[in-house]
Amino acid sequence: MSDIVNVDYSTKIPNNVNLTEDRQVLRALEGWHPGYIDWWKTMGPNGFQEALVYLRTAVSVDPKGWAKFDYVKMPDYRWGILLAPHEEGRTIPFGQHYGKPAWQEVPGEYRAMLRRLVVIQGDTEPASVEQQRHLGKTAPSLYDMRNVFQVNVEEGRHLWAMVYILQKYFGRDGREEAEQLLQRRSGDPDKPRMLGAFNEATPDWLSFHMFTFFTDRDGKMQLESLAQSGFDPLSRTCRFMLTEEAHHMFVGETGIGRTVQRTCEAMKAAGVQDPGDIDKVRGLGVIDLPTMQKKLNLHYSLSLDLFGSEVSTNAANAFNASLKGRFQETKIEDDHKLENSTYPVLKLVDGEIKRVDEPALTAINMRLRDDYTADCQRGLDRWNKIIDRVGVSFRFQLPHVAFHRQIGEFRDVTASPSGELVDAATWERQKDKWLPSKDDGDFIQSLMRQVVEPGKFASWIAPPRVGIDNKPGDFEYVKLAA
Ligand code: BYC
Repeated sequence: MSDIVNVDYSTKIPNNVNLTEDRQVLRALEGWHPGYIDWWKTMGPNGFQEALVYLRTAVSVDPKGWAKFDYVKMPDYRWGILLAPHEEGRTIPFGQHYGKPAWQEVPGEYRAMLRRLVVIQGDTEPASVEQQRHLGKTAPSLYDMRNVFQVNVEEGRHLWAMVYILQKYFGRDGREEAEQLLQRRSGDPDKPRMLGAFNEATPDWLSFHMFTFFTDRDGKMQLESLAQSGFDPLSRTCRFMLTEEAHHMFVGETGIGRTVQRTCEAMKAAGVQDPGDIDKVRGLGVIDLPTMQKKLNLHYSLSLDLFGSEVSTNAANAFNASLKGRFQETKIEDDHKLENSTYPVLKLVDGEIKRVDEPALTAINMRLRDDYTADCQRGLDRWNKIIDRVGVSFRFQLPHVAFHRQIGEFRDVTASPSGELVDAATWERQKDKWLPSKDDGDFIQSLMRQVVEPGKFASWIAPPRVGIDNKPGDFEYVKLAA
């Protein structure tokens, strides 16, 4: 009988899915393992493979036991297969198969659709590690360095989670897809990662924190919808991934919050009143708030693209097939089949942005994206409170959904952050005011200097309020190799 809570660390691949009795899958995973380690060593954190990092590893999947901290060299991290405990009698919570027992095997008619969802999800995980591989060299502190490495090893584990599903449930096709996941590369023109935002560079720490706030939050929304899946192994995998994902968003939100705080405090101390006096603010060795707003505009708009088209038959089919549900599906009070309901969608009608009622079934992406926007707004409210508290007059705002889009209704128009449609010439003239310019990038880069003395932080970011695992301020989160 498998132990569904405690993780078996006696095997090469830690797991709570009883791999020792599932020889075929164990062999497939062991066969995939060397290629993964090879990928990690060449595409994972550059220059830190020998460092000892204070990382958390799951020892069980119950709420108390899943975070155990210790020093580990990243290539020795125990990447494992961890599923949330099996729920006895779980039924399918939405779609055409609503109310029937959750599937333990892949329903034949949905095999291709399910595989596509798992592969897309899987592809994002190593992509983000590749995007972040140079950040250790400019970490503003050992605390922050440890955080990016924690995020990276867990994204690596999320790749394992998807590869397990592919290898256990999709036979030869699954093994081929698992191989491909190690072949594609973020930003490579010949073999790019599958989704747009995962081919963008993460050139500096402000981008990293924006990415973990905005793009990992898309990850949370997508995982929440897959956690509703009628295919029970996918649901259980995603439920456990979500516990890890929460820390990634914490890293993003507090990273931006600490940057905002440092900027406001430096302005206050130097008597700089006007947040728009960029030269003066930058002269203090901190990042001005308008530049942060531009980075926010960029990362939010790139992340909105990850939700797909507002009106999507793919999304409708996945919902109808009971494969991918809505955010907090079980808490929604409706028929969970969306046979007759509508949902308001912003669309481009005769050159104007209008709200149009669409069948709720085809507007699934839009609904998830709206839930995402509300979640993002709560984070912005907290950053704005920090600004208020220090007494600076500035507010962060989410740009309009028509701004800077490559996917969906607004991909062929140009719009300002407030949602005004503008012509191409105006866009060209204004875009450096709306999105980070080369000059902004150069300035941020000039601040990116590695700080490795325990307890010390770069000029542009405030220390965290509490340490990881409640460690004191001068704790050595990373022991660099001599
Ligand atoms: N880029 O009906 P449509 C995370 C394609 S992040 C490129 O509009 P659909 C993480 C689409 O494939 C979460 N192509 O959209 C975060 C389709 O092509 P085909 C990742 C795109 O299918 C940080 C066509 O356009 N997980 O975990 O309803 C760090 C029309 O598609 C894009 C998932 O995304 C794009 N942005 O929705 C680490 C979950 N958007 O099939 C990790 C799984 C659309 O016509 N994926 N296309 O050839 C899905 O649920 C959906 O496939 C999508 C797209 C939301 C991605």
